[in-house]
Amino acid sequence: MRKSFDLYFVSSNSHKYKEAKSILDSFGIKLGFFKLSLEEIQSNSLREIAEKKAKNAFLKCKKPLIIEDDGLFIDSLNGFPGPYSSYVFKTIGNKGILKLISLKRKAKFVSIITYCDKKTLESFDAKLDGTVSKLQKGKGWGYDPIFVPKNSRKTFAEINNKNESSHRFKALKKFSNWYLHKMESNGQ
Ligand code: ITT
Repeated sequence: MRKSFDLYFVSSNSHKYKEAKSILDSFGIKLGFFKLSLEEIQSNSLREIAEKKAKNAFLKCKKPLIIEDDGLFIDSLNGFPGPYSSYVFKTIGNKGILKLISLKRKAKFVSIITYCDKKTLESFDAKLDGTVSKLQKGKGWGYDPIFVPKNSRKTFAEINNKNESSHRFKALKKFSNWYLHKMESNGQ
């Protein structure tokens, strides 16, 4: 049975929320949306950005919450755009990224989920290896039309089971195991 916890996803990005909601639904956790633009500190560490983001989100939302910080790391560009993925997508976009890459196309998506409540701050990370396609393929949000997960020939935008294998799925699975255990120990 689906449990109704008081847990919110704080983000400006409704695509991320929709995917997170559907993934957590499959683990029996109900997730609300608190739409908010969160300031991101400049750092090379996604975890540092995520934990700062979560603390700021808690000051506004005042309820148990998760935030997510993602990055696309391209090997031949020494991990660029990485922690700057959101800014780079808004400025040069997928077209700009494709122009920057020549032969070596290996990349990875990283997701960090940070949980925050009055007493606890806990992060869960996951990565998904893949490549950057030569052309944009499929209709999807963000980097979905150019990211081809390992062992697939299609981009994230072309597959219909992204939520069963994505970086987001992997990080949320780790989070769910921890969270459900925490709720059980609290007798909820
Ligand atoms: P927040 O308000 O939650 O911070 P954001 O869109 O700024 O939303 P991030 O900094 O975590 O989110 O993400 C960086 C960017 O990476 C994001 O804007 C997307 O362009 C891209 N991205 C992240 N996950 C993605 C996914 O599953 N598919 C495609 N693009 C993704």
